[in-house]
Amino acid sequence: APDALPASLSSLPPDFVWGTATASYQIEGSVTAGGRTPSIWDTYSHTPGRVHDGDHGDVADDHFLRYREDVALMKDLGLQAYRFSIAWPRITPHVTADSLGPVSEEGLDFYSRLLDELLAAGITPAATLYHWDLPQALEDAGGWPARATAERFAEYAGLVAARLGDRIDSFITLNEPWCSAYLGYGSGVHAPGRTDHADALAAVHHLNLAHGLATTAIRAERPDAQVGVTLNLAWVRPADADSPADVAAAHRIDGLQNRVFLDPMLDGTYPQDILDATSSVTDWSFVHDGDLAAIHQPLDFVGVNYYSPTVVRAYDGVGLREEADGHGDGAVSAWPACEDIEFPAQPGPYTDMGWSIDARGMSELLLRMHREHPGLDLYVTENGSAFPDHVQPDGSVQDDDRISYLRDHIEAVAHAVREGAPVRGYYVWSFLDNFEWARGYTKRFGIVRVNYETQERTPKASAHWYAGLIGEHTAKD
Ligand code: PNW
Repeated sequence: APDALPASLSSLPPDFVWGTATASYQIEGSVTAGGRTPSIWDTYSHTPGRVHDGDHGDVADDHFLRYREDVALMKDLGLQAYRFSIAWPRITPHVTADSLGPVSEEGLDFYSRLLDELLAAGITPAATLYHWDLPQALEDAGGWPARATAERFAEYAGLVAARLGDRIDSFITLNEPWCSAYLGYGSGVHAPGRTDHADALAAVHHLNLAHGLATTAIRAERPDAQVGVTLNLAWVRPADADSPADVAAAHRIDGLQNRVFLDPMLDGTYPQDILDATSSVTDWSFVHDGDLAAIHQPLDFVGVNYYSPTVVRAYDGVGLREEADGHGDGAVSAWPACEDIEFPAQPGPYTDMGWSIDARGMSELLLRMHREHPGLDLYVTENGSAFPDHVQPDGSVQDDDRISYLRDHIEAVAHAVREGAPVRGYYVWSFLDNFEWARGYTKRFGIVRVNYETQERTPKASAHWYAGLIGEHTAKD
């Protein structure tokens, strides 16, 4: 078995927060309850050929009906915090491009009961307002490439803060806008499955705008709440650090994945090199006067999601262009203006997603944020791994590979903290096995196993290990 606990936990402050994370469409099911209308993921997953095995979130983990049992299990394990997301189509099921429409009291009530349950269990909630389940009606009106989506999102965010904010101290506006924009509108391997690089870049801007406008709307209702955003930042390296072409390629991917979100949100600018590099794709005329000021709101924290490193190489046009970053499974690349860049295969070990495991990226990203944005609080809002389950004859689930992954990455967080990065907490992705988007139910990220026939929950060895780590760290206080 892997070593018990990281030796270096003591460098983490006593009030460091240990939690787990989930997202609405991946776990809730009950997709028509309380008048909920379809999201882009309902539509996408019910379109033949889009999701592995035709899987969809109609039932998922049945969390909508089993949330009490799930919170009780979190409490048993000693988890201190829970990052979940609110399904927009439950809250305003009749939103249009022009107006939010009527509020669903039944939709609000589900999250109200969930929050009460969490608080009664002593678990701190962190609410993500958008984890990819865009109301289908807004997609039909243009989706994220359209400005109205950002405007309606801000109104929805203000509404949630007004109606549920008395029990939410920590808001996350968006989860991984990179995925929404480039996988949703570029490669099309995520909902809504569109493949147009100009649309993907318009989506980038309107997601940034949505974040800024929502931050202002939340603060108007809850001036004391902590407001942040979750980004899947890439730890990008050139395949050959001595090759100027590889270094330039790495800089462009860094711009398209990291700086195109960080710069407007934290500095109020778009990176000029990215505006230039994408000028043949779009003229960026969707950026209106005042937008950058609206996006550039003071933030209480940035959430970093990290899974795997990114290595890039300049592509000379000879041979097949390698796309081992896993974003090229569609016919179209996720990356605008990157036909001259490839993603060479990386060394193992790999997770069940085929993602290369390298915990150094975790420290590097946190330390980069600390260097470039000193004083800005950081959370690891997702980190974890998919591995096949090994269910034992006695029903217990052994997942030593996941324990090793978590241990190494938590050690990397502790290392970054020792070097000065202000990391305040860490959320394992995920609490439960769940609907892993285009990969359906085949990929299991949970520290708790879900039997999809019976909906039975079984904490894996990693859940017990994580519970032990939390206990150990708390006992040191
Ligand atoms: C994140 N990629 O998704 C999400 O926030 C979770 O909902 C998801 O379950 C988890 O990571 C594991 O996949 C990603 O292709 C999906 O780079 C795809 C990518 C990155 C993150």
